[in-house]
Amino acid sequence: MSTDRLPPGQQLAARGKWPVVGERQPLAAIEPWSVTVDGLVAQPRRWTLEELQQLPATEKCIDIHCVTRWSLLDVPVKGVELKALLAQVNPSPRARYVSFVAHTERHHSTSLPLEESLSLGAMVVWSMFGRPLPVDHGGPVRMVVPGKYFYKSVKWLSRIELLEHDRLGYWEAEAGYHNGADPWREERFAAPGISKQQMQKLLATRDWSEQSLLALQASGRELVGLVARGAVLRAADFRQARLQQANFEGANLSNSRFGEADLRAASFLDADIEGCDFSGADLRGCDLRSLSMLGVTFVSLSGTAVVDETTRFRDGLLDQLADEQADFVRSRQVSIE
Ligand SMILES: Nc1nc2c(c(=O)[nH]1)N[C@H]1C(S)=C(S)[C@@H](COP(=O)(O)O)O[C@H]1N2
Ligand SMILES: [Mo]
Repeated sequence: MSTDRLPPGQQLAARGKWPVVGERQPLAAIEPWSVTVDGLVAQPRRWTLEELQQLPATEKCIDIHCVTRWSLLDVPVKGVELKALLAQVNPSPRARYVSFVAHTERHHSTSLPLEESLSLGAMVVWSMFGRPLPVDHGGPVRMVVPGKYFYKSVKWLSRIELLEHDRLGYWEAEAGYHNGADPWREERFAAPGISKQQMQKLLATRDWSEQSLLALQASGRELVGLVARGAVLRAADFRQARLQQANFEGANLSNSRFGEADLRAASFLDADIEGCDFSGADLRGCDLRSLSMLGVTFVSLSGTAVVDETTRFRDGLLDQLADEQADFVRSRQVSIE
C-alpha cells in the first residue's frame, strides 16, 4: 500500500470502515431540504436538494483525513462545486471568508478563507461511495473540502455564508482545533504539542500565565481580558483576535502576529515583542512599554495601526524601529514615557 498519500500521523481506516465522528443526526428534517447561500452576496439564494441535483454535477475521488488520525483514500463523491453556486449569487469583493452552517442543535459550523475553499474544490455533496449520503454521515447534503482535515467538511449543510472577517467554527472555537487544518502540516490543534483537554481548559479559563504555547493559532478568537503574564507565546497568530485588556506583561511574544487585532487597553509592559506585526491593530489605551522594539511593524500594506495619546511607548525604544515604523509612531500623538 502506498503511503505517500498518507499525511504524517495518519493511518488507513480498517477496510470497509467509515467511522462516524461528531454529531450523528440533524435537527428534525427540513422538508424539503434546502441550502441557502447568503451573507456578502448581491443575490442571496436558496436551492432545494432537488434543485441542487439538477445543476451540472461533479464527480471525483477524494482522500479523507480525520484529525483523529484515520484516513480513507479514493472516496468517490458526487455533488456540485461551491464555485458553481457562487457564480449565481454575485459575491461582494469584500467577501474573504466562507462559513458553512449545519442544521443541528448546536448550529455546528466551520469556516475557510474563500479563495482557499475554491482552489481546493470545495463541494456540496449528496452521494459518496456511489450511494446517497447516509444520515449519520451528513445526509442528505454535506460539504466536502478536499485537502483539509475532515472537520472542515460540515454535515447536514443548510447555509453557506460569505463573510468579511473570519468566524471560527464549532471545533475550532470550542475544542481548540487548528483553524488552518492542513493535514500535511499536521495542523491539528491550535497549540501544537498540547492536548485537546489542555487547550479547552486554556480557552475556558483564559489564564495562560507562565504557560508555554509555541506557534499558537488564535486568529479571530474572542479573548477579551486574557491573562498571559510571563507566558511564552512565540510565533503566535492573533490576527483579528479580540484582546481588549489582555495582559501580556513579561510575556515572550517574539514574531507573533497581531494584524487587525483589537488590543485596546492591553498591556505589553516588559514583554518581548521583537518581530511582532501590529498592522491594522487597534492600540488605543495599549501599553507598549516593552523590553525591545526590534523588528516591530505598525504600518504595512495590510493596514495601519490605530494609536493615540493613550498608546504608551517607552522612551528610547523607538530608535530600534525601522525608519518607516519610527516615522509613523512619531507622526502621531502618542505617549512616550
Ligand atoms: N454538523 C456537523 N458536521 C461535522 C461534524 C459535526 O460534529 N457536526 N464533525 C466533523 C468532523 S470532526 C469530522 S471528522 C467529520 C466526520 O464525518 P463522518 O462522520 O461522515 O465521518 O464531519 C465533520 N462535520
Ligand atoms: Mo474529525
